[in-house]
Amino acid sequence: MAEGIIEIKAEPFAFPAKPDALALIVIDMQRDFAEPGGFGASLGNDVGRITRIVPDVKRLIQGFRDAGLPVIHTMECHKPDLSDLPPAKRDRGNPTLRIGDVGPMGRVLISGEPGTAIISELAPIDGEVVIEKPGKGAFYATELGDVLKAKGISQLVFAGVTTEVCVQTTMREANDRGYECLLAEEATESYFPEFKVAAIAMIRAQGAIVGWTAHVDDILERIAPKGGTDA
Ligand code: C5J
Repeated sequence: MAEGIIEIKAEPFAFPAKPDALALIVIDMQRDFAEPGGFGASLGNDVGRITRIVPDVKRLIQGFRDAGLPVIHTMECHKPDLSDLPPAKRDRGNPTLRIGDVGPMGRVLISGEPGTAIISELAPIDGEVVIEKPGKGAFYATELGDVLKAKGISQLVFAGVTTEVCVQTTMREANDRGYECLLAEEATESYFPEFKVAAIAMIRAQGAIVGWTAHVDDILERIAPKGGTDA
C-alpha cells in the first residue's frame, strides 16, 4: 500500500483513502425532503424512508468531525425571485406544492425558508461549508469546485438524498472533474427502494465507473483517530 493511504473495505474493491485529501459531502438532508408537508411529500413520496437514515448519517458526520476531516453540506434551493429556477424544473411532475409556493414550512425549496433548512439532528456546525445548489448536481452553478480546490480535497465520501437523483448526479459530476468518490450505503436513501439498489449497482459497476460504495461502519473504522495510550 502506498504511504499515507488507508484502505477502506468497499465495492467493487478497497477504496484507497488519502486522509489529507478526504471530505464528507452530505447531500440535501433538508426538511423539505424528509418531513410531512414538504416538497418530497407533496410529490406523493413516503418521507419516512428518508428519516430512517438520519442516525447513520449522523454518526458518519460525527466520525468525520472526530477525525478532523471536512464535512460539507448541500441544500437544494432557489432564490426568492425564482430567477435560478427554469420552467423545465418548476413545471415538472404533478406536486400539490410547486417550488416557490407557500406551504406549511414556508416557501418550498427557497433559500432561508424553514422547510429548506437541513434537519436539526444533522445541522452544520460552525466552520462547515454549506452549498446552496439550484440543480441536482452540487457542482452546477455553485462554488463547490473552488471550495474543494482551496481545501486540497480530491476524494469525496457521499451521504444524503436521494440516491439516484442528487447524490448520483453529484457523484457523476465529481467523477468527471477527477474526484474519487465513495458512497456510504446506509447513509443514503431513495423514496424508491429499487432505485437505491440500482443506483448503487450503477455507481460501482465496470470497476467503479462512477465510484465505490462502502458500509458506514467500515468507513468509520478506518477514519477513526488512532488514540493510543502507549507508554
Ligand atoms: C430531488 C434530491 N429528488 N435532493 N432532490 O428532487 O435528490
